[in-house]
Formats: sequence, structure tokens, C-alpha cells
Amino acid sequence: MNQATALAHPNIALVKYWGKRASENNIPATPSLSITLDTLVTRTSVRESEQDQIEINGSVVSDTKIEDFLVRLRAAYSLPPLAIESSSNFPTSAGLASSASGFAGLLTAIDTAFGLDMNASERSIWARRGSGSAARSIFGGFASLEEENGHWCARGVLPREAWPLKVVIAITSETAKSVGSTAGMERSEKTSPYYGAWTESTRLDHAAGLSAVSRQDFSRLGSIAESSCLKMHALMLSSQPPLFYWNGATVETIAAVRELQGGGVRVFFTVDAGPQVKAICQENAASVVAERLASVPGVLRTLVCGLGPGAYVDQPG
Ligand code: 2P0
Repeated sequence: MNQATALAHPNIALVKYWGKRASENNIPATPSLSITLDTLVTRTSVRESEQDQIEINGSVVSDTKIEDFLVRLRAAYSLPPLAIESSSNFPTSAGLASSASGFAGLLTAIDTAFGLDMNASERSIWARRGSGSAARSIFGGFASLEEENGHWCARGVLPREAWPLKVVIAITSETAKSVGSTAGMERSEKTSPYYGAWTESTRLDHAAGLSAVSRQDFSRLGSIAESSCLKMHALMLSSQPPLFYWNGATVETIAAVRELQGGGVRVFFTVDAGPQVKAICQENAASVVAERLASVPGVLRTLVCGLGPGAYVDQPG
């Protein structure tokens, strides 16, 4: 029987994606730049079945994003009904990029199980059609999602071994977000007076971010990433009704990162569509950063990750 299991890690954008050029085929409005994590992982198995069934973290669910994705994939490839089982070792839908690792793993597992014979760029294009950020989780280390030859596709820009940064995640809430990314992006595009400025400045940040990564310039990358994050949240806050993803502990954690920076620690922060704070630091700063963030009132726990590989097939035995 055709079946396969794939492992995929979430990624954290340093230059953010928030807005689509076209919702059909899920084309981003701007390029983005990310790091793929280790430690946090989504394991996705697919096998031929009598009817489509989707099980996420042990519960059978109806998931329109996955169902729509299968419709599009079946328009291009002949696929039987599928039993899909996906589980993550971290909270889903809480700003930890579970859709990125979910779709990157799903596509990789389907590609293997049914011999679709896609290369990494093709898998990235298909993963993007499921969820924009998933295109980047096909690759490990530092990845850029950009347009090349008319295709929006991620590529690896620096392997993780070349610049082994650490990421300390401060979890401030385990609750799923109230407005998902797709609806949130649409709202920002339609209602924020800052949307045009956002897309313009993100293109510049992406080019500057790529250059900082190629030079391994930590200070420059940190200042680009913090600025991209804060501009994205300014865009969200200026949407109608406002998209407010932070809580009090999010702000306190950012203040703690800024205090560490003031003390000479090499660290910078980013926050996605959720209340968790990700502190990116140099390897030798990870323990001091983790200890400080764990002491912030409202931080429930911290996770320390390194940079991880792109999505891959789990070889049994
Ligand atoms: C990012 N995020 O670049 C940004 C920053 C969240 C905040 O990509 O609509 O779930 O499925 O393409 O990939 C989350 O958006 O959105 C995201 P869709 P996705 O990581």
C-alpha cells in the first residue's frame, strides 16, 4: 500500500510575510526570509484509504484549508482518498507556525507515498499553495521565499551549520489565536491605511536581510528583523477591526530582550500572529537569555531550539 511519513519543522520569519498578491494559488504580496527550527516538529503520515480522513493530534477534524489543498493537488495529480495523521509536539494555531510544518510535511509525505517525483522547488511551490509560510519549511537553516522566473518558491540561502544561531521561545499563552493568518492578511490589505507602505518597506527589508545573512552580520539582521516584526504588528493594529495578537507578557518579554541587549547580550526578538516571543541569539547567549525570559511574569515556559533541517521523509527501520 502507498504510504509515507514525513517530518517537518516550523520556521520563524525574520522578514515577515503578511499579505497576498492573489488568494488563488496563495501568492504572497512580498518576499520573506526565515529560519527553520529544530526540536519543534510535526510528524505527518499519509496512506491510501477508502475516504479522506484528517486526524490532527489524535482527533478527527474537518479542516477546510487541508481539504481545499487536496482539491488543488488532485487537479494536477491523480491521488486516491487519503488517511492523513498529523501530530505536533508544540501548541498549534498559537503563533508557532504549525501550518508551516504541517503543509511542508503533508506535501513531502504525499510526494513520496504516491511517487509524484517533485524536486525541492516544486515541493515548496505546492506547500505554499497550502500555507504561504510552509514553502520555507521545505528548506533548513535560512530560507527565502521569493519570486523567481514567475514562480513563488522558497530556496535555502544559508545552511544551518554555517551560522548556528539559537532561538529561545517564551510561551505566554497556549490558547489558539482568534483570527487566523489568511483572514487577518485579507483584513489588513482591505482596511489598513499602512498596507502600501508595508509591502514597499518589506521588499527593502528582504534585500537587506539577505545581505545581512550572507555576511552573518548579527546586529544588522537583528535590527532588520525587529523592525519588520514591529511594522507588521503596526499594520495589524491599524487594521479594522484591529488584529491584536499580543498580551501583557508579550510586551514584558520584549522589554526583557531589550534589557539584555542593553547589557551587551547578542539577542533580538520577533513575534508572529500570536503572543509568543521568539528571541534569536548567538549560541553562547542561549542559557542567559532562556533564564531571563523564564523569569518574566506571565511567561509559562521557555523552549530552546537550534536551527533545523528542511522537511524530510522518515525512513522506517
Ligand atoms: C510569516 N506569518 O512570515 C508570517 C508572520 C505569521 C506572521 O506566514 O494564509 O499561515 O496560510 O498563507 O503561512 C502565517 O501565515 O498564512 C505567516 P497563509 P500562513 O511567518
